[in-house]
Amino acid sequence: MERKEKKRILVVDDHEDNVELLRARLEARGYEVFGANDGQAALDQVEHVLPDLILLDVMMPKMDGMEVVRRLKANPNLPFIPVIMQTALDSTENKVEGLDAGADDYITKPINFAELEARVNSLLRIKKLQSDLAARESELSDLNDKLRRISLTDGLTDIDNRRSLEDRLHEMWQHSVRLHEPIALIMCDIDKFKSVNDNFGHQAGDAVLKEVAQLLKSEAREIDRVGRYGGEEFLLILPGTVLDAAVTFAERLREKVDAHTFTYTGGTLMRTISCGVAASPHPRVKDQEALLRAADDALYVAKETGRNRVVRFDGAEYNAHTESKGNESSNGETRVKQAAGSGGTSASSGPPSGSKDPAAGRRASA
Ligand code: GH3
Ligand code: MG
Ligand code: MG
Repeated sequence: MERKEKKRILVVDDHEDNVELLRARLEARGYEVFGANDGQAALDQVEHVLPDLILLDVMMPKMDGMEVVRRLKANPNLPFIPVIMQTALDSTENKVEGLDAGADDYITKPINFAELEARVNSLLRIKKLQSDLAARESELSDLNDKLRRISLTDGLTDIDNRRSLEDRLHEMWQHSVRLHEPIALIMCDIDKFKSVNDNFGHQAGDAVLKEVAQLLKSEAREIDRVGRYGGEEFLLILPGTVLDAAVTFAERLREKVDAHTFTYTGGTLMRTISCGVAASPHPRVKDQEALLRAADDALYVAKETGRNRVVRFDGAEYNAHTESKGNESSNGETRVKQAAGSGGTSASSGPPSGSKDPAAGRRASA
């Protein structure tokens, strides 16, 4: 049983005698009673004392009880406050009108106090259930928010996870198509990361991942999304950004990481990243999957051509590399074979059909 706090009842009646009579009886029953002598005073009192229940006279000059209850129930800032209408007329229409206006119960004058008390108790019980339910609902909704945040955040680095990135890319792609705005992606991968784990331990690896995440995040604009796409792979989504600007930005990220000294328990180490950059509009980037693939392909070329570099999708270097690979692929992946197969003829301009798709292999194995 909870500790009894006095319940507050607001008695509204234009006859002061009636207010005082009810006040005396209700106070004797342990309620805290407030009075009001007209409709407007009642509404003001409600704001001030926030009663647990209102005993409302119907017939009052200026603003009658019907109007008061209508206004109370229409106010979205108020919690549920049960209203009992006191009506002198024992007529059905009067009761119906009161209930229609939003009253929760009614009692006819002259008031039988035992009946009134029973009605007050029953409504206060309902109010308690109501507020318990509301509290539980808000608790649930907080929990839901927390769960949602967890499900979209990478546990190690505390930035967006892959699922969140995919959701955001979807939204941002739609937005860019609708408004004919550019959008760019930078896919970054830490170079020779496995050797961090191998030489300094998994915890050192984790520390590097966290620091890279923070570095990327701190360089990005508020509207950019920065997330961990896979093990040691990060994706940046840059809305409203053209390819040139994204390449410049990626170069800055690369330099930052290159110049950064990572600390882990036990020492410091240096690391670099490779970046692939792609943007829309581009003749070979028709949808968000193609955009993602393009950034991934460019990253692959950055790795192949020496690491610690930025490569732009469909740039001279990208095309030269994919062509030079011919049907060979360095590590048995199928991606570059296809690219070379269709890209052999025109390096710089026209989109060669749609088959230039060297993506799948590395991502699938990531
Ligand atoms: P490359 O330059 O070609 O990217 O070489 P790499 O060593 O970075 O790439 P590789 O794919 O060979 O190795 C990635 C390593 O990242 C292997 C995996 O154990 C490690 N890794 C993935 N997730 C985590 C993680 O959460 N913490 C740590 N410490 N290591 C991770
Ligand atoms: Mg790597
Ligand atoms: Mg990787």
